Amino acid sequence: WFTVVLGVLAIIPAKRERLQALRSQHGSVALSSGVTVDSIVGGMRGLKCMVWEGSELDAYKGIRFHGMSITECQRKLPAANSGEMLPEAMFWLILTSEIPSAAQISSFSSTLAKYSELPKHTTDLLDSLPKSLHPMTQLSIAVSTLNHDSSFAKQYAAGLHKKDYWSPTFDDSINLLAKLPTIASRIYRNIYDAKDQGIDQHADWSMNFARGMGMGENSGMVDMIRLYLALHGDHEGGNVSAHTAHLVNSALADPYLSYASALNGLAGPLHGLAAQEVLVWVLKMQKEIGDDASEEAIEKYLWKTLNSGQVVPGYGHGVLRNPDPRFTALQDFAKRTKGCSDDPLVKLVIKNSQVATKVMKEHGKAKNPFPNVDATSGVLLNHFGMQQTNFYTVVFGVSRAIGCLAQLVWDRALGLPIERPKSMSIEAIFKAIEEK
Ligand code: NMX
Ligand code: MLT
Repeated sequence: WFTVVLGVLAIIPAKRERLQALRSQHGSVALSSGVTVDSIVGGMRGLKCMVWEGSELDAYKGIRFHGMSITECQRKLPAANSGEMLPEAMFWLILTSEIPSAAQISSFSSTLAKYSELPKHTTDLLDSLPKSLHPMTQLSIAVSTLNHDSSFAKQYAAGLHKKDYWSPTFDDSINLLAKLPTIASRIYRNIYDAKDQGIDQHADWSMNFARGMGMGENSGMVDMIRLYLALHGDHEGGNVSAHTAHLVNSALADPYLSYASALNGLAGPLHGLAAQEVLVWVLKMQKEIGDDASEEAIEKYLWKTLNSGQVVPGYGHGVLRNPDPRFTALQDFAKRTKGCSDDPLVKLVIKNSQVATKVMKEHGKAKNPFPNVDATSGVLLNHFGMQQTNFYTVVFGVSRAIGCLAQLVWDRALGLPIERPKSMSIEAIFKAIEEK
């Protein structure tokens, strides 16, 4: 092991130099139509190379669900009695491109409640996992176990015609959506000892999720979960979780295996785990500089993070070049919810969002110096009573199924092929440029 490490160490500097030379000398060279060296070595940023039906991200305006902004969705989608839009209505919109009626959503919520129960092998396995295992790992494991009863896997093995693949994909997807809150809340109870209030067959998806965590009577939290799940559902197809689900499903792995893979990507700190990272970072800041910290103290704390080579969690984005409208929607929720804006930690996050953008601009590296959705989601969950930061990405993971699973149904309905892009070594790229 040691000698191999030494061998790798010896060649890292030269390889890094070659990559740097490639980017600086040939970044804009196109190796195939529209595909530049920059897109090959730069994480395929901006490369238009996949089909995604449910939503599209505009760099300046933010996410659009079949053309509808978040505010329009809040106005038009069926809502709970409290007025908060329902995430299951967002799923319906994303899948069908139509606004469902209140009656359709009420019946859909009941269907989700009806299929929410977990198989025994899943509950046994979840209950046997150590409390110290990260809840995202537990979520991904549990979702994988549902593959045991996959309609897609069974019908595929029985010789289903490819034009019909979408149908069991749809069944598995609805089944998984129904079970995700039950899995997530069981993980919550196992790790944090909460009380199970049981599934209410007449309640909506989010209410049953909250009930599973003993929070069904906490109306602020239930509405926060409704909004959170609706907002995080889909962010077009190129983000890590969505792209992963689509990629894995393209090999005809069933929806459970595909979405479990997506969850493993969501668990990365540059993606969904940022929801957890932000609150951990803010709590440390609060401890170090206090609630009523001055702008100067916040600025100093931000520079300390940047100068130590870490990212400021909750800031920046691969596509967005303005504040994330999901961030704004959550901030609006805080403003219209009694007591929320008076929470010292919420105040600190708001103050930080003003200072951080200024510091990020001065730092000059991030192409987007503005807050993304994760900058504020955790502090609101914390405000309503969920203090377990490790669990925040699990809430994201329940939500992201909305967009990923809707797309899998379309992937199979449209018969999209297995994904298999071409890769090249650094030296092969240099050679291809020379030969041009
Ligand atoms: N703090 C410090 N440096 C940053 C930040 C940040 N928040 N954002 C970008 N940079 C750096 C980035 O690391 C890169 O540095 P280098 O050239 O040394 O590799 C440089 O700025 C250019 O990066 P960009 O092109 O602006 O960003 P990219 O598209 O590569 O990455 C993110 C996008 C979101 C991964 C990045 O902004 C980031 O790491 N943000 C912090 C983590 C975060 O909030 N993630 C959540 C994203 C939303 N979500 O829910 O998934
Ligand atoms: C997401 O919601 O997936 C994130 O904002 C990351 C992205 O869109 O790239």
